[in-house]
Amino acid sequence: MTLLVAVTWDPQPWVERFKLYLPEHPVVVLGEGFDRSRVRYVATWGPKPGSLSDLPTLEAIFSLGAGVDHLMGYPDLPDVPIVRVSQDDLTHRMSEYVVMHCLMHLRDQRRYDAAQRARTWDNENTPPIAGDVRVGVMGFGVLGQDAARKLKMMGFDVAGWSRTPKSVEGFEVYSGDDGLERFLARTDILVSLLPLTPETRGILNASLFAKLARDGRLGGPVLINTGRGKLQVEADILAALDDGTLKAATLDVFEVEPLPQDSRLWTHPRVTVTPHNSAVSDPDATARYIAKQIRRHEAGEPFETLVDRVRGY
Ligand code: NDP
Ligand code: OXD
Repeated sequence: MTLLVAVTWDPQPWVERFKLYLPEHPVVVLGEGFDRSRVRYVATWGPKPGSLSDLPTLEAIFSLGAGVDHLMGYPDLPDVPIVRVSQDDLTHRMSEYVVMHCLMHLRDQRRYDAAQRARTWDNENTPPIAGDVRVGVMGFGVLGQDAARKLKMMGFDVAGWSRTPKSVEGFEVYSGDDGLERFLARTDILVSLLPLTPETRGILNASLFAKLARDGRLGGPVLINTGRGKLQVEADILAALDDGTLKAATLDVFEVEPLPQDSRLWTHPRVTVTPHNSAVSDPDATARYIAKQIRRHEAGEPFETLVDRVRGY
């Protein structure tokens, strides 16, 4: 039985890795001729509408990334388990990104980049140390907790926010609507690692920014969004930067991707833009993870990272 690769980018690296790690399963590619009646698994990112229908022997759909919002809104999504990728390669990439950008804001690196370009010896400022800065990680799941642990190692004062109450050793974890205001009130750097769901869409907006701590050592709150672009209201981010509600922002994800040429975010002096690459899915590590899940399934064991369609993540 077959594994179907349905991606919007070059499928070849994926096909090679799946053949390597699942030699017993023929691998086919959407858009090339194949027998739909033999497809047992789909590995996909952003499948075209209609492309996953009419697969009568399908047993599971694997998202090629950690997020599954690209599947949740998909019309006629087959009623089979959806499994997301959660493996160390991706997790470590994300934590590297989060730690780097928290340190960049801590040390006001953008200011020194500008000073260097202007050949200015700007030696007036004594930045705080990490222990003086409170980071709030919104979305305290696999990625949020790994980033939090590494931020803590650097000395930051870190707390988390999740949908459901949880206890995670070493961290104060706030949850739900009740915990949100208290969480924001103690946050100088807000790191968003939330999934995009109907509940989280647009959550990074003017009203939320106004609730962030104003007594911190950075001279104003900072936003780092590396979850999903549609969590954020970009007009509100720009307005908050302009009126001082936010001091700075690092954005890896955008309402529309690629970020449109005319967006003011490209040129804003206090915005750092990266092209949704904080934690890319490495084909080798991802295919190994999916092969492991398929082996578990075929041995009668449950998938490790099953998506809950009602929650949406
Ligand atoms: P997890 O499912 O492990 O964690 C999600 C976290 O978000 C959980 O703590 C969950 O709460 C929380 N959450 C969900 N809904 C809400 C809500 N309404 N209110 C409060 N908290 C909520 O996911 P991962 O950590 O693996 O990934 C998180 C997201 O990161 C992905 O969905 C994806 O969008 C993004 N991502 C971005 C990448 C990039 O390159 N920019 C790369 C990879 C992922 P609870 O614990 O209670 O369930
Ligand atoms: C993911 C992503 O969800 O790369 O894995 O955005």
